[in-house]
Amino acid sequence: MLRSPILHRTAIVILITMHSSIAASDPPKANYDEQQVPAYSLPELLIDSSGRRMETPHDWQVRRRPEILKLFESHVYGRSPRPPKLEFELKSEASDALEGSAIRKEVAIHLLPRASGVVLNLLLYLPKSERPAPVFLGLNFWGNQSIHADQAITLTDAWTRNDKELGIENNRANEATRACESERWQVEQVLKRGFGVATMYYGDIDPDFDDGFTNGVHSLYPQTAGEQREPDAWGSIAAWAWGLSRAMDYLETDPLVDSKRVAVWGHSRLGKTALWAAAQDNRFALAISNNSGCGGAALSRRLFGETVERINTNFPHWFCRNFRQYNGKEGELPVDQHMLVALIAPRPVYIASAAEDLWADPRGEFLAAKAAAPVYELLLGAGSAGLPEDMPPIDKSVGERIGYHIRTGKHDVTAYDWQQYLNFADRHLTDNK
Ligand code: GTR
Repeated sequence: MLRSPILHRTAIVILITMHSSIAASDPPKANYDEQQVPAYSLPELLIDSSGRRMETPHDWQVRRRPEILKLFESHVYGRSPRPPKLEFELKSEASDALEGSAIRKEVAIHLLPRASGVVLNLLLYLPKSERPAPVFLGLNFWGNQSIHADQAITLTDAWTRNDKELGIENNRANEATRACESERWQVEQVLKRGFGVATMYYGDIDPDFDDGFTNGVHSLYPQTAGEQREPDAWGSIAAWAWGLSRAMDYLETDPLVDSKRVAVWGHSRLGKTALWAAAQDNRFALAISNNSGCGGAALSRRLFGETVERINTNFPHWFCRNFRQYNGKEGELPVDQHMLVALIAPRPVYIASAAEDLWADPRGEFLAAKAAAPVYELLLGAGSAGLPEDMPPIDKSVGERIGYHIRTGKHDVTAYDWQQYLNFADRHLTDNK
């Protein structure tokens, strides 16, 4: 075939133009070199906006903590609205689940009015015990059926992401998604140690795509979408965190649950979510961040792995619009992520990294944990955070009130991670009854 040189040249020009426009809008390549981490100084945790140093626990609780919470609302995650009235509907209950070893419940949390159609479906496994059980509450990525092979778990009919490996093509979960994340949940191990498991599908709260904040729980607050949307209106991470608090609203009513001993946990984007949920809602007695990275436990100012610009570009719906001001300008953020960890004090918090998960900046996660320690020390006394000076070796859990490990392997949740979380919860979620 004869090729027209003019057409050919035009095609090249178009290609070059396309390429350069992609390059122009693309954030710079991720840095994985410790030598390239810029010099930075973190915003002060214990000096308030009027320049006053926090000297007592009261100073922190009454002056600085509310300021920092507000800064995260206004500049990072967005402001969450007050919840509507809720109705809890027990959809199923079995006292002989998992070969007779556990109680299983499915509870629909209706956000009123029911006509809104927004329902959060909570799945609970509880150990058979005389006493109300402490519980690990976390969101899942593919529907409740993904956490265990138990055929009795209702398959979600909500929107899910498409996924080749799981054979999801039409944004609906299929049978192949049963137990697809059971390794990440370790239900039997958790139950054996005397804890319950509570979970909800994060897409019940807000489907994870940029739809202009009109679906999921955002739909209940139309003033936070469209033209009226404020630059500090809640994004999806805030919505997911808000959903965790609605699960907590239910857990407080369940006599089989010890709601004073609920640990909130999450992996990756749901780890960011767990931290923000625990920062805002004091009812969570303990928080766990598994490989949460940028916008979670990792310091933004290190510019290592995922950056603010990258995350805002790839996931424009996760944070509030104000957060975009800091694309490439992390140094101007009025907060950094050590302050998010500090908001959880004096409650115990565990931060876990994975050695191959450089995108999430393991060192940045450790340094944030470390930099949060002064608040724990102010509230609970010297040494209370208990972290070592330097990052621990791989596969060694360290810390007291702030726990930390970096394990072998990639971005994931493993049995090793769970062993550390269970040991940490054993130490800190003590039954005082
Ligand atoms: C990545 C994202 C991370 C992390 C992760 C996940 O693509 O860049 O911030 O949240 O997804 O949630 O799996």
